[in-house]
Amino acid sequence: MSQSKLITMDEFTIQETRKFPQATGDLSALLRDIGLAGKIINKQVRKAGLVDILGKHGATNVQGEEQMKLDIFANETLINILKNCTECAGIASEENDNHISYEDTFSVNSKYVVLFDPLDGSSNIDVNAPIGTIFAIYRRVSELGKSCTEADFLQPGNRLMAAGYVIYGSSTMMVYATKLGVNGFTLEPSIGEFCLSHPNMKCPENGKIYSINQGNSVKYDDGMLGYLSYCMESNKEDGRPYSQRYIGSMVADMHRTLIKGGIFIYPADKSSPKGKLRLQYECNPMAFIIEAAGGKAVCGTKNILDIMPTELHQRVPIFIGSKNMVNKVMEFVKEKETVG
Ligand code: P6P
Repeated sequence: MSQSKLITMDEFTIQETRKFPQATGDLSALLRDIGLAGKIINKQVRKAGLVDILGKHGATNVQGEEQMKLDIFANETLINILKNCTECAGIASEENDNHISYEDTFSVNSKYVVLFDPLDGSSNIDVNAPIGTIFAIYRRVSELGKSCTEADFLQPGNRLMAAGYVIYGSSTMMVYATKLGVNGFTLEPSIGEFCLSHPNMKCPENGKIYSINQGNSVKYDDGMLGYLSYCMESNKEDGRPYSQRYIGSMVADMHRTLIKGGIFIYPADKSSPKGKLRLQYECNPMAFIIEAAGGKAVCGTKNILDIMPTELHQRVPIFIGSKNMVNKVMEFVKEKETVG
């Protein structure tokens, strides 16, 4: 694609805004702000091996996980950029116990809040495997002109205005979904812009890859074990045998699932009765994206997007990806209602 045909993410979001005469452009501006944060984080990720930013920060986060220095840098970058923009009233982050309300005049009158996992898959940082930033954007429910409240951050995924991720992989991409669909933008380093590379992304209804940490299978229930046996049987008739791929970075496993089809599973198990992944800044944004692309995302018998959150760092089981593969695993898994 020649340079003259490149459409930058900024141009694209402005074009999308023009489709709604009443739109203020605030959501587009917020997406561009998040894209800027992604570019700044990307710069550090790309040189992580060369500067003293690898390794552990010596602290632990609210999840009790050791914080890597890049985690801290990514978190602070997002907090500061969203504080200084004019569309965000506050944020909630995997790295912070509570939400942060921005108190300046612009922010208290802003209509959106953002939740994020600033650097998902950070255990992969030191081994140069793909990692990513996941974000979710809601219209606030609290009163404009006042500080945002916890209720702004405990909305169900079906109330999302937009959600997406930045993946720091063989290339750096920003993928986001709105009600208009899912689009992917690849960072063009020579101009420092995300450029439209994957318009109107769709998740194939079927796939040949199942993605799960099979090392946990000793803790799975019979339904889950039955599904793993089904995946490992060889059966050409229904598109099997499947391949197993698991990177240990949700953004990377989900990016592959979105593009190639397949299913990503992090189920409840004996040591994690509610699963491991967090609803508000991992499962809901990914569910919003995959459903906007024609896929499916459930926690068991309930759609992820319909779960009513009860706490900020709540964990849920997740089965997400190609619609027909999610329906198939549900034939095996009788997930009890583990969430509200
Ligand atoms: P496990 C990374 O820590 C993460 O939150 C997701 O990105 C990833 O899918 C999952 O946890 C990996 O968890 O238990 O398989 O190492």
